[in-house]
Amino acid sequence: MRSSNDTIAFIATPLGEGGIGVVQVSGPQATEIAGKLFKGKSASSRADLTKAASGGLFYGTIHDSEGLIDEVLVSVWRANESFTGEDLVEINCHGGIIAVRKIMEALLKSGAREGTWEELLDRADFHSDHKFQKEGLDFIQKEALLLLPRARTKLAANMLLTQYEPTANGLSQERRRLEGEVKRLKMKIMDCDTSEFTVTVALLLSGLEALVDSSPFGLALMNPLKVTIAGAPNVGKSTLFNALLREDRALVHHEPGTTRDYVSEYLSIKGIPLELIDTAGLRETDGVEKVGVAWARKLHQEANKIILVLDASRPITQEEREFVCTLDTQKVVPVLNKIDLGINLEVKELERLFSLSPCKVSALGGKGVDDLEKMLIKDFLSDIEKGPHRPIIFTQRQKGLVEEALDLARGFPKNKVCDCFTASEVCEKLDKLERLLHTALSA
Ligand SMILES: Nc1nc2c(ncn2[C@@H]2O[C@H](COP(=O)(O)OP(=O)(O)OP(=O)(O)O)[C@@H](O)[C@H]2O)c(=O)[nH]1
Ligand SMILES: [Mg+2]
Repeated sequence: MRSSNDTIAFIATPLGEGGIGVVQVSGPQATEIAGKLFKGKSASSRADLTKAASGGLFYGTIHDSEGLIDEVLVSVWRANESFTGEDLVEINCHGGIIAVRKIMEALLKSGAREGTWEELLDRADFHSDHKFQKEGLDFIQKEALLLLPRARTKLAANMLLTQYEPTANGLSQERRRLEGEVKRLKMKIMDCDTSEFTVTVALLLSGLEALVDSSPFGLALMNPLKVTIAGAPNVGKSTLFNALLREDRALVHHEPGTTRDYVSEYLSIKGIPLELIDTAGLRETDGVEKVGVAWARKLHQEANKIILVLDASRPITQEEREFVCTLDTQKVVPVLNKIDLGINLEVKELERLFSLSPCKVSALGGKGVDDLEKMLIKDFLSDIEKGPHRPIIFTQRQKGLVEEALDLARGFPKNKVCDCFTASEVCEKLDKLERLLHTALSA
């Protein structure tokens, strides 16, 4: 459905997550509908939204017939500059479910229709001949926009916006650049000019390698890592869960066997989204607790990382040794909890098992929790430092294509192409490489 005579409203951020909620209104009546609900606060914000220039940012409040809903920042984009190719109003409010829903309801009452993100993109495609995007959105840009509402952290949203922005140094531009290099090299070889062959192949290889290297970071930003908390009953798993979340979410009790059903919450560590799961203590037991333990084992198998909690104040038990052996040691982050009670456990035995020094914490007082956070995201520290404003692979589809392209590029001769046979073989491979890179854009 591509008709865009009506104006649609859409909640662009996951409900109840993050500090800010964004509601977008797109269509010919966008400024009129949003303008009916908006009251500017400062003198410069009193402007009538229907007369606002493109790029205008207004601070104020949103009201419905019953009164104030929320304090907001509103931006207005005119049709020739918005990504939808229509007048677009973006209302940034506080992230809670209630404010976002109430703003949405008020917009619907004022004449907007509830739309979907796909519909917004469809409109962008339909208007792809306007000034802002003469060439239309390519497939990578569309993927970035489609995933934007699913970004759980600001870092993930910034990464996607860089891959989307037509002027930013994102994946779409990098793909075009690499494809251009391939085309140029092919022409040169056809002209029997092999002078730049080695240098260009090295450039292609390093460009593709950098893209493949970016994929664990990009994929982790889009697919929260599953992190389970494992350990015997009463070692402080739920206390640690609450300490990492910085809220009393899970039940804590001195009686072993308190957690039976699992509890899961999302959290962000330096912008990396994680799904943290508190589970039942692992022990031989019966009744309802036995079901909880079976679930816990299944969750540990499916997890990307397992925080293994041990009570530092007492030696490891035989039962703990046995279940530790059933865990995938590659995924384990060992933690010694209750260090405030002293360390009476054989640390060397743990180091032998996991080739990792355990993180020493006191979940009760929050001591050492920062170190544990760093350990959980240690694979991404250098990526976080490099930031999100560069070409980054963010879907499995892109990863598969770029890996295939890299395999192909690695098959090129390391030295100059010196005879006709090699030249035609290389041209064939370059053709294939060009097609692969093109597919990334237009699939
Ligand atoms: N001294 C001390 N006590 C702790 C610490 N962490 C947890 N505890 C206490 O240990 C007891 C058990 O804590 P929980 O967090 O419920 O332990 P659990 O591993 O979730 O237990 P189950 O759900 O039964 O498997 C509680 O009385 C906590 O207050 C700590 O760092 N230091
Ligand atoms: Mg518990």
